[in-house]
Amino acid sequence: MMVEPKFGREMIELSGFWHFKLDPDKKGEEEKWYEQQSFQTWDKLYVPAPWNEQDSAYTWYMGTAWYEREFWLPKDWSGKLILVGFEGINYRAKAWINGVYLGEHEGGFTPFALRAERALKIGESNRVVVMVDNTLTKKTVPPGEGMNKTYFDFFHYGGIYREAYLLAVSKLHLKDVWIRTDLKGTEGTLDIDLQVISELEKQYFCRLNLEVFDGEELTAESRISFMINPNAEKTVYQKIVVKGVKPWSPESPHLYTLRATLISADQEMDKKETRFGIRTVKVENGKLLLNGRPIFLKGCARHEDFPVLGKTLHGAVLRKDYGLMKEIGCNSFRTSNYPYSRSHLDFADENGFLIIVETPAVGLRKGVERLDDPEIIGKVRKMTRETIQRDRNRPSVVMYSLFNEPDSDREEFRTLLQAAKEEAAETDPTRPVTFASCRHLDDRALDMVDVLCHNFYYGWYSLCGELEEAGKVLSRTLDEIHEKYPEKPIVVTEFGADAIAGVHRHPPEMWSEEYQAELIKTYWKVLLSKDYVAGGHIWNFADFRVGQSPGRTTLNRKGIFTRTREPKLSVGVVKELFTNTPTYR
Ligand code: BDP
Repeated sequence: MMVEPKFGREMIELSGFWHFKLDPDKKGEEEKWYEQQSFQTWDKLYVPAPWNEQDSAYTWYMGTAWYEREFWLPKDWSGKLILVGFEGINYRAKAWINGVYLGEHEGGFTPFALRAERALKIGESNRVVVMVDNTLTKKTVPPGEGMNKTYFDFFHYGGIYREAYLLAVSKLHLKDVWIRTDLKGTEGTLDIDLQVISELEKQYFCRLNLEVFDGEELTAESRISFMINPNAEKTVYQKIVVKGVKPWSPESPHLYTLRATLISADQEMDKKETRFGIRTVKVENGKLLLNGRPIFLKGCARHEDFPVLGKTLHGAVLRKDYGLMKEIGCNSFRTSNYPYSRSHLDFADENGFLIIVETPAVGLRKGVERLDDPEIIGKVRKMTRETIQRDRNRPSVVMYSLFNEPDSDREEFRTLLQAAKEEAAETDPTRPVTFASCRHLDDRALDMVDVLCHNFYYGWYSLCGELEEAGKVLSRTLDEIHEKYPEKPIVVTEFGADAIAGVHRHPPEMWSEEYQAELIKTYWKVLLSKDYVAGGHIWNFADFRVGQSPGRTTLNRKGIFTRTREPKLSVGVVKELFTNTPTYR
């Protein structure tokens, strides 16, 4: 799996078997396991994939564990800057190459890359060692106290579960390309920021060739020249107009590519291709607008979860999931409760899905003493920035959800939300921001967001078995929220009921497939009856693994599909409801 489509650079993927060893007493660092020469006594695990379901001995492990593997570095990588990159390690990681410490990262769902050339041996075999620690505390984000005491409702997998790779770039290279798009009639405007890095000892004159491709066809181009100082970083801005635009939309997810070529002293120093779409997203007069038209988000919130693979959704699983989502008429989902992999969102760009990207800030409630604790604020800021930076060029991303179900009825939450909002606005001011609230009328922060997202469980956690009453309370609550904030569209980001596949009851009863289907019908009718509602997401697409508790029968069973993607009764119902609900209202 590629880290970025057409990366255009030299890469070595580190997928495969790695040596693996648990370190429950945390002695590895002191005993310098990273300097060890033989790893023959260690176990072997496959990367990328969490450790939990690869061996029953590791399933419930929370703590420190070590990974090791060797790789060969080709001779022609000499003189380049080399990074070792990790797309996702849950939760904390430290890395060494050939015994040399490279750095660390905290946060289980965002990528990071560490500079490695000072540790590497070119044209030889090298050894990378990674220490991973998935210990949860009240100050991790998300927080928790144990595998069965997480403050969030999904299984706490550990390990290197997204791709790892080595990447070579020249000493003068493009670090990042950020494209904002606007559309007026058939004319598209691209505002492009290109971040150029030089680690050369002299000042250099550079040229950037920018070419916009529509498939194979060149549709616009531009050139910029500039000087870059020795050991400097420079952000170059350029505006490009594209005529006769084919806008990106769910029914026609048209993608363009920007090719940026960096030239100096008549030599091509770097080339980076970035995929984007031209479309607008706005909140106006209480509506969520895509390309100026009011849009209705219909879909199921998801999780990255599958037997054995755990949080690593293999390309084949993703392909199957998108096929199923399209078949039943979905046009949207939220990356509940953390950012999903790049490949997960590549499919969204290509298939016209409208995505609410959520940061890993879930579970900031109950056990967390102060939501405005500077340590929590710092971590939330960093994870918000890392989440948005990775996905801000994607046309599928229509909104950022900064939290899932925080204690937003606590006054201090406003301070935390303010910090996350600032970080989001600095990283990308072009998308509306929100968070998924479970506090509804008691929420003290709804005035601070652009779109109101609410998770409702009437008929499940309250009004048990009372679907008619649940529908009435839902309707009333939505109206009351709307009265308070008439200028903000509402998206119901979660509603659902557990159904154990194969359990049937007539008349419908909780835990049966019939009850889940009836609850979905009841909610959908209410949502469609409100013109201020801009969408509904069923909780959840598929059953998913969770910690052990009396409220869960080994899995969270709110999927309309089972964990292995077999349909429950609801699937037919949802297909009918969704295909009869137009994307534009
Ligand atoms: C919601 C949470 C979600 C849970 C769901 C449930 O946002 O993470 O999985 O409840 O209980 O409140 O199924």
